[in-house]
Amino acid sequence: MAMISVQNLVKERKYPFIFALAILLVSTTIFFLYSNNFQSLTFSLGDLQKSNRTTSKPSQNATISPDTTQKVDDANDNTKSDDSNDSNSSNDYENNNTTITNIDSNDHNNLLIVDLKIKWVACKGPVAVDYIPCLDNFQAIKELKSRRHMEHRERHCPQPSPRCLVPLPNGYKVPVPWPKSRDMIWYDNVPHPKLVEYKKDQHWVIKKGDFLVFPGGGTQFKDGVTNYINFIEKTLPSIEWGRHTRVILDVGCGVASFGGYLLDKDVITMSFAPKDEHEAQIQFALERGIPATLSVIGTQKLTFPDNAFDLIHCARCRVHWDADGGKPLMELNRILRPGGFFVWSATPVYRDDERDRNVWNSMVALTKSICWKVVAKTVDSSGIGLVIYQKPLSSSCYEKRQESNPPLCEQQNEKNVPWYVPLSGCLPRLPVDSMGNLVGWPTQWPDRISSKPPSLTTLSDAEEMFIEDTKHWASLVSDVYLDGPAINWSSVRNIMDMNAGYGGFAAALIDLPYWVMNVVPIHMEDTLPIIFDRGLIGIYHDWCESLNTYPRTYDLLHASFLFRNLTQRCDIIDVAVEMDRILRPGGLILVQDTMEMVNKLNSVLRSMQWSTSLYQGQFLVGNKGFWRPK
Ligand SMILES: C[S@@+](CC[C@H](N)C(=O)[O-])C[C@H]1O[C@@H](n2cnc3c(N)ncnc32)[C@H](O)[C@@H]1O
Ligand SMILES: *[C@@H]1O[C@H](CO)[C@@H](O)[C@H](O)[C@H]1NC(C)=O
Ligand SMILES: *[C@@H]1O[C@H](CO)[C@@H](O)[C@H](O)[C@H]1NC(C)=O
Ligand SMILES: *[C@@H]1O[C@H](CO)[C@@H](O)[C@H](O)[C@H]1NC(C)=O
Ligand SMILES: *[C@@H]1O[C@H](CO)[C@@H](O)[C@H](O)[C@H]1NC(C)=O
Ligand SMILES: *[C@@H]1O[C@H](CO)[C@@H](O)[C@H](O)[C@H]1NC(C)=O
Ligand SMILES: *[C@@H]1O[C@H](CO)[C@@H](O)[C@H](O)[C@H]1NC(C)=O
Ligand SMILES: *[C@@H]1O[C@H](CO)[C@@H](O)[C@H](O)[C@H]1NC(C)=O
Ligand SMILES: CC(=O)N[C@H]1CO[C@H](CO)[C@@H](O)[C@@H]1O
Repeated sequence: MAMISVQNLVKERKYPFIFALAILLVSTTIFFLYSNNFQSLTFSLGDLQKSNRTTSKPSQNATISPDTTQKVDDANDNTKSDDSNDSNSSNDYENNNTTITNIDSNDHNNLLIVDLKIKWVACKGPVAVDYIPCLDNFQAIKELKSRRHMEHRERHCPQPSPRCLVPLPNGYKVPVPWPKSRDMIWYDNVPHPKLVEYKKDQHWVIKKGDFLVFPGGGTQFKDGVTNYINFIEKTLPSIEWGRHTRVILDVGCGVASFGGYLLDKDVITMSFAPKDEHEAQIQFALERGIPATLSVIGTQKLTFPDNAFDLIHCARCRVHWDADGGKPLMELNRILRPGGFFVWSATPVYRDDERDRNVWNSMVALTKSICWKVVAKTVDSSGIGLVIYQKPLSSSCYEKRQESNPPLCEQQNEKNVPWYVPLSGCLPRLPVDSMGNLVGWPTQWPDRISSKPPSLTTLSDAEEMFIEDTKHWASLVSDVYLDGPAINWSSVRNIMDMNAGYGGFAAALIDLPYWVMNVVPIHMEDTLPIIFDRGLIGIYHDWCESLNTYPRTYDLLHASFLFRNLTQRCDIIDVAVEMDRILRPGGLILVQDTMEMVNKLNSVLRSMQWSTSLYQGQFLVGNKGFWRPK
């Protein structure tokens, strides 16, 4: 490119050009002086220079060019574009008086920052530091006609999504690292003392100086959780923790010590409980580095696929399984794998008063009607009893029932993803492959993670695609993600894959001391059955709403090509607010997307005072700091 000398320009009388150049210079300087992003901008420039520039050839995935000049545009210069139309087009995002239209990705090889001029505010109110928009909608809860079925613990999302950032509790610190965190967490990070008193006799949690300590007690674990776990396997050896049984659900998990200790046995547990009077139980679990989510057996289906869990556990979990014609238990039947077990540890199993006896009799009738078989019933040395049921492996029992009550579900209608779907009163048919054969139990763990998933379609290229996907993620994770300088992996424990696909990202991390919550967005292809088949855990979610988790519960969020699809339905600003909410200060995001999406997201994150950088021309690495608005 020819050098442009000022002398030449003057000679050629290109005054307008000089004038424009001067304005650009002055305005850039003013921007740098006045931008409170100044420090993070320079940080990012340094980082960009560090990352690979040599390997990249120009492609659709923007790459880093030798010129690392930051391109900073003012929104006002950018509102006109090819298909400019002042109505709300899906590619635009708006925030009061700032609109960004079609950032042209091919032109910009670096992060483009638009100053959004958003004035962020802190969330207000009594629960601000623990705010969960869809669970803390007190207005909607107040208007509920009934609370008998736990409606007040279900999701009621505020419209529009609140655009505030959650404040930090006083004295919040970087969490205690795993594995120490399983046994102790900072009190200041989750300053909720009620369970210490309330469950004192059951040894759930103790306050010791600056820490909350978890000795592994629970309502049903009088001799400690390890003994309890071993007792279950001794009662029914075919459970084979960590071989036959890999993915389980703990209903009404308390502080999730059961799931936390099963990790020692290579079992991964989705622990859940509602946000109820067991104050902050799920927040404790996640701060401990144990997989958990907020959920409730209420009026709606759980957000898990059919036939997902190898085993479901409930220890005095306070659910009336036989209520409403047995719909709550039939929900467990739906998500339990054929041949899977339900371990129920509760007083009706071993106490002989009238109330318990009535519940027991009702359970006998209900489990018989859905063809569950009692495979064990026992009492341990401390006097606590449990019963283990098994879901049928074949349909013959369904057909042999004298009365078709509950009825089998219609063949078609149950295919939809369970997202705000009421509990059902019918029995789903057992899954069959395209040849009509019943789908079998997955391969034993650990081979299971890379074996062909039983629910993979039998389309000719499905298995090939699955193998390709596994390879793609294995190499991306080992060559790029783990190798990258921008991420300190030793500060990571709780990971969320926001758009998990087949779970390849989680699979590639399986030998490392992390766990991954695999989210399958409800508008994407339904791959969650495959994730469970592989022995991983996951959940359905709509990223246009808030997730059922407390603030600051994840260390790293990963998103691969999520945002284009999402921004067809909601504003990327709202998604970024939710990412900021669930990520702890010091936490990281790793996003791969088109440059258009990366630039949009980046501008929002910068406005929230995150530091960000582009790695290898296509991965946005973001680091949330401790900054909060006043
Ligand atoms: C007595 S505690 C038992 C905790 C734990 N399973 C143990 O044995 O230590 C009861 C648990 O059930 C949960 N729970 C209550 N109602 C529930 C519902 N409808 N669905 C799911 N969990 C529920 C509570 O939040 C609490 O975690
Ligand atoms: C980045 O550069 C280093 C050294 O220059 C090289 O070893 C590595 O393979 C590169 N990474 C990628 C993904 O190209
Ligand atoms: C702008 O968009 C609206 C709604 O999508 C459409 O009705 C209108 O014709 C568009 N105008 C132009 C100039 O494209
Ligand atoms: C744009 O969206 C806003 C709310 O998101 C709505 O109030 C307004 O009517 C929309 N404008 C057009 C032209 O569709
Ligand atoms: C745009 O918004 C900012 C902050 O919200 C405000 O200070 C400014 O006056 C607004 N400009 C216009 C033209 O409305
Ligand atoms: C947008 O404007 C309204 C009033 O014009 C103001 O109350 C609100 O705080 C603004 N939002 C942002 C994010 O600046
Ligand atoms: C990485 O994180 C660990 C644990 O939080 C910390 O001890 C270490 O100093 C960090 N390393 C760097 C280079 O920041
Ligand atoms: C993207 O979202 C739309 C609905 O907004 C959906 O119909 C489509 O299937 C989604 N695309 C992909 C690749 O999942
Ligand atoms: C190497 C790599 O990740 N390439 C990606 C480039 O972007 C397209 C979508 O635009 C992806 O499909 C590729 O995987």
